[in-house]
Amino acid sequence: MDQQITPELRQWIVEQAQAGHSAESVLQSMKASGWDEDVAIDAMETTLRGHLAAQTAAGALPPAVPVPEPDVDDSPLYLDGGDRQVAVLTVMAAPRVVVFGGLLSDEECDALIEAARPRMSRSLTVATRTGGEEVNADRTSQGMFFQRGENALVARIEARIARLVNWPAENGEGLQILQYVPGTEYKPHYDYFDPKEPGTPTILRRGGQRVGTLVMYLREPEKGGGTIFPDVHLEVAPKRGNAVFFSYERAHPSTRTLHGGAPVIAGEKWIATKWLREGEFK
Ligand code: PD2
Ligand code: ZN
Repeated sequence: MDQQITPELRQWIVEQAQAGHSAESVLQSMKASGWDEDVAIDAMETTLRGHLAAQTAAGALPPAVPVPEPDVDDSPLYLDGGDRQVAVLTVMAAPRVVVFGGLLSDEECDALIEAARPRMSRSLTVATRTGGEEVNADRTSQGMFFQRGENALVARIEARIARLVNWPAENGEGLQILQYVPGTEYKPHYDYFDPKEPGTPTILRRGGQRVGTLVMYLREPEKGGGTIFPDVHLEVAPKRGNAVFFSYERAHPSTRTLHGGAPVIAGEKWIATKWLREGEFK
């Protein structure tokens, strides 16, 4: 068959995306009608990137999507995490930020650290072209990922998070554990994948965009290490057992979810991060 990427095909790809069909399902349709997988992926990537560039030039925002959201409308002091009552300490609307108290017990924090410790390796986070995403290159910056549901402790915490933020556990990435030593930081960045980056369509095939983040503090430093939101001059203290949740309904700075981990000044900071996707993360 002729594998030419015609204007009609481009238009069809854009229409599929606008109708809310996932990249994966569009790819399957194209393969089913005889397109070679590599040609189809290339056609989708170039078409959607071009479309996005045109939209951005016209000043349009990417469409908003549903996001995880804790039930905080009636100002509860606590939320039911299923197996644990979790305090609601701070609520902000824009950006949507909720600070939780006692999301994890001290024992759970310690157990996560001890389970992670033997598997920690240098966190050579992919340096995206924006340069904003890596933890400062210090020899001792280390991290690891747990598989989703990998052990009873991880599964229990994931079920609690799912209930607190009303989002399926299946849409979560595996828990990431990160250790910061003095002098290390996480420079301000967005957690969503930049639609303008060429690699983003491939990343989105696994569950779509990230739409929410929960950073849980496992071990508190003596000084420094807060989670900062520079656009709104907010700093969340990295108190053990507490957590900061934030969501972003579109992959755009208008969400004001620029955030970072301030430099640790003394002591060690350990965190567990749960990133939440639009769909099932396989
Ligand atoms: O350690 C933090 O406070 C932090 C800051 C920014 C964590 C993340 N981002 C993250 O894990 O995405
Ligand atoms: Zn982040």
